[in-house]
Parts: sequence; structure tokens; C-alpha cells
Amino acid sequence: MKPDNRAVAQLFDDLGSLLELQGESAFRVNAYHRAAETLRGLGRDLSEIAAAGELRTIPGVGEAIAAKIEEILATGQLPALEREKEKVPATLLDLLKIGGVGPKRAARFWKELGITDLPGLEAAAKEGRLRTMKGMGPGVEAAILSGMAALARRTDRIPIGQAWPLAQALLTRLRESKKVRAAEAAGSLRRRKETIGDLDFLVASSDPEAVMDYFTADPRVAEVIARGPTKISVELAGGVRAQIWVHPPERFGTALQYATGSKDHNVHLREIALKRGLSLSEHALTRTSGKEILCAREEEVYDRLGLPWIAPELREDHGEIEAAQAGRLPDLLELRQMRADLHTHSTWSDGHASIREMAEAARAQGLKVLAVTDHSQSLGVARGLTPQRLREQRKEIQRVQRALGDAILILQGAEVEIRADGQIDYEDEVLAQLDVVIASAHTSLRQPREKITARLVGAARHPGVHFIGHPSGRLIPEREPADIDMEALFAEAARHGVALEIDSHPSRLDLSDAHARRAAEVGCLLAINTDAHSPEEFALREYGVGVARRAWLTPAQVITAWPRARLVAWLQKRKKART
Ligand code: DGT
Ligand code: CA
Ligand code: ZN
Repeated sequence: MKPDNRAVAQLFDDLGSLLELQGESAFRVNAYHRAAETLRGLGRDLSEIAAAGELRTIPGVGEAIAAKIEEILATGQLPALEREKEKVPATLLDLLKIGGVGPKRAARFWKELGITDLPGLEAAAKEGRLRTMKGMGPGVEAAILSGMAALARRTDRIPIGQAWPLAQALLTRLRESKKVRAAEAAGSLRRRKETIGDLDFLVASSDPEAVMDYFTADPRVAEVIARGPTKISVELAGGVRAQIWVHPPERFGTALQYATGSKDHNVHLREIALKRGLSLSEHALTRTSGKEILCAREEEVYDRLGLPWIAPELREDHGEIEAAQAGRLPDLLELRQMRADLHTHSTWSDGHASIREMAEAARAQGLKVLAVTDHSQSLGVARGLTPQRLREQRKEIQRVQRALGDAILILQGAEVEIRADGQIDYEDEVLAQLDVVIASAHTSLRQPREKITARLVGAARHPGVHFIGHPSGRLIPEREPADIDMEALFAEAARHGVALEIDSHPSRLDLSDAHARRAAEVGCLLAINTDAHSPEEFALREYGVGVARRAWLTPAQVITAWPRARLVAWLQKRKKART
């Protein structure tokens, strides 16, 4: 099997870090880390891109890196990395995972004390040997031990579904302080990544000490890890890390821009600033004369660089700066534009609320169209519906529709199983009775690539299907996506006018941002749904919209953002095409 994009990216990251440990120039080191980051964000398989001879068209991939990617795809190995591993113990890379240990320190531990791995470092810190090194003392040893304990506790990255509500609660409390003029989420939270490494907050205040004291008094803060004049890092109960940056209100714009990142976006912006004779930092834009330009608002930072403001979700250096320069930023979808939810469940299958309760909740959320899409017969665990029960359900939907009037249109749909053999779980006559048909796979997701791809491609070709539900089948964090040739699926969906879902549930977010962007690029329509099993879950569409914005989607590309009449016409047209 060919290595996937993530595996290739990891090899470049490792190569960059090993070079960094040997004091290699930042220029070369960063080239590898940036390449890794770019590869992770691609919506297409590298083997595909390589086969099409298009590696060089990936931004940031030059001749040398393209050649290395080809070597990896051909052999599964990166010879340059193997050579570096002979010079540096590869276990030294583990040291870099500890907060406060960068490549320079790790290299010194290795060269001066012969430490090559985490257990070696732990022993040295406990025995007080680190303090024998120049510039280090007992404080460094304690910080390293606490960093190692946190590393052991940390369950990697936090799903946004957990991080976002926690962040909102912390922000609410911060905003209650009289010393706080403004408080915003920054970092990957503000960029709405699907998982969050640590929480970043930015506060505008002229009294940073008071704000930091106030924050550490929050009962959710377990431990202070580091405290400086403008920044404090803490560990929250449960092991999540958070940091707060405090800057005076007149510098809030530059600070928020910096703390929002991403790092790659910031690096690129700084290059643009330099070309204009300005240096950009978290504190200000500074002219070569030393004169500072203060920006209270983020818009001013971009404006000084000759750019329109760029939405945080786009700030990954995935082409947004070039698009801004060319005046071609997408007119991004917004939450308030969402009008329909076409994937929801009721007590007829595995949902927890009646159709009426679900419809009332959807109406209260401002939705104009709701499709009730319970599971189909073969999904026994979810109490899937037989054709007979579907007919009974239709009557109930009609009753609820009459009771609620026409503020919201209630459609009857079904989430129809794509069975392990590729068969669609209802006969064509049954499908023809439904207003909306979602085809999803819930079982046999570990089939070999060809088999599972054929299942999904077959569903996309089926004239009775409106869209494919949660296409990759992943669950964050516990289940990897199925091994699907997404490019083949997108091509087929685009050809047949079948839409693809962005399932908003934070444990799914499926399609992912990168895949949704690629799907739209090749002409697919997307449908953002909640997959709600209870009334509260309609609020989850905020996460789906976050994915869509990270995927550069406009309202025109998202059928659930279309006006009701247009959506209904589209649903009916597909239905007609199959009879
Ligand atoms: P995460 O926490 O791993 O989900 O990702 P971020 O993007 O929140 O990154 P984090 O927490 O390491 O840093 C927060 C922000 O700080 C980041 O988005 C941009 C800024 N930042 C961090 N390190 C650097 C850096 O070396 N250079 C620049 N220009 N910005 C940085
Ligand atoms: Ca962060
Ligand atoms: Zn479902």
C-alpha cells in the first residue's frame, strides 16, 4: 500500500526536526516543516497528484521536495531521513514534544550529557544533572518534569466539540472582569480546526497582571505552567492546556492577528510586510525608522499590508494570501445563511425525540426545511424502518406539518444503508416515494480500498440518491476514515449531480475541510447537516459551517443554504430523473 499524505508529511517533519537538532539552517528546516503542513492540508492523494505529474503545482513544493515525495511513494522510505537517523538518535525527537524543550536544548542534552530519549531525560532531571549545564538550574529541571507529566497525561489533540464549549465558558468569565476590555478566542480555536492542540485567548487590557491573576483564580485552572509579562500558560483540570495573551487595547489588532495564526499564515504575512519596509510582530507593525504603527483592530493590520481582512478559517497559507492579493477571496458561507437540515433522526429509528419535537426545535433555530431521515431496514441496531413503517411515518409527518403550518417544510427522507455488497437498502419503488434519499455506509468500513470505493461510487451513480452521508465514515478520535479513493468518488458525484455531506457532528466532521474543498473544486455540491438525534443537536451545525468555511465554500455550493424553493426544485428534479 502506498503511504498516505499524513505518513509522507510525518517523514518530512522528522527530517526537518533531525536537521534542526544538528543546527542546520532555519531556512532548510522550515522548508521541510512547511512542506509537511501543506501535504497534510491537501484534499487529494499524493499518489494521484504524482501520477498526474502535478506534484510541482502544490504550493511550496519545489523540485527537491517533489523528488523526495516520488522516492517515498516508490519505496515507502525517505533516504535523506534514513541518513540523518544514522547521525542522530531518532528517539531524540520525542524530547521535542515536551513544552519548553526545543531543538537547541534537546541537542545540548544529547551532546553535553549523552541523553538520547525521554527516560534518559527524566532520570537526569530527577538526579539534578541538568543543572550542571551552563544557563540551567533547578527551575528548568522542575519545568521539564512537569512538562513530561503533562505529556503522559495528554490525550493528544482535543476535538473541537469539546474545546469550543469549554473556551466559551472561560471567555464568558473573562469578559465579566472590569479589567478586560475585550476577550477573544485565538489560535486554532478561532480558525475552527477540527482538533485543537491548546486553547489560545487574547485579552485587551491595560492591566495584564490583574487579568492574569483573575484568570488563574478560575476554578477550572489546575496549574500555572509559565507566566511572563504578556502571556500566561496554564493547565486546566482534565489536562487541557490554555494560554492567555494580554495586550493593551490600542495594540489588540496586531496581537489578535498574531495569536490567531496559523504560524504559516503569519510567516507569509511577515514576508509581505518586509517587502513594504515594515516588520510585523505581535506588538505592532514597525517601520525601518523604528516608528511603530499601532493597530487596535485586525482589519488595520491587513489594510497596512494592502490586503482585505481574511477570515480566520482561511488562515493556513493554503492560497488565501494570494487570493486576497488578487481580490479573489471567496464569499464565505455564514451560519445565518443556513436554511435546511436534511439529515436528522427521530424515535422512529435511533433518535431520542418525536418528529414534532424535532420540527419545533428546527423551526426555533430558524430553519425553513427539515428532512426526517431515519435509518433503513437492514440497520437493525438503529431500529431501521421497513417500507411498511415508512408509510406509517409519512402519515405522522403530514399530521405534524398540518399542526405547525408552513413556517417550516417537513420532508420525509431516509438514511439508506449502502450494504456491504454495495446494494442500496430499499427497492427503487420505495426510494421513489421519499423526498430525500441519503446513502450512507455504517458497516464493513474496513473493506479494502477497491471494494469500499466501489460501494460509494455505486451509490453516487444511483439515480435515487440525493447525497452521500458522512462519506469517509471516520469518528474523531477513535476511528480512522475508510480507505476510499475520494478523487474517484468526487468525480462520480460531480458527474451525476449527487451532493456530498458535511456531517456537522463534532465526532464526524465528515467530509473534512480538505476533502470538502477538493470536492467543491471538482464541481460537487455539498450539504451541511447535523445528523441530529435530539433537539439540542441542531446547534451543532455551527461546526459543519466551520468546516465549510475552512473549505472555502460559498452559499451557492451548499444546498442546505439555498432558498427553500430552489432546494425543493433540486430535490424534485433528481427524483424525476430516476422515474
Ligand atoms: P494548536 O494549538 O496546535 O491547535 O495550533 P495553534 O495554531 O493554536 O498554534 P499554537 O497554539 O502553537 O500557537 C498559537 C498561535 O501563535 C499560532 O496560531 C500562531 C502563533 N505562533 C506560534 N508560534 C509561532 C511562530 O513561531 N511564529 C509565528 N509567526 N507565529 C507563531
Ligand atoms: Ca493553540
Ligand atoms: Zn444519520
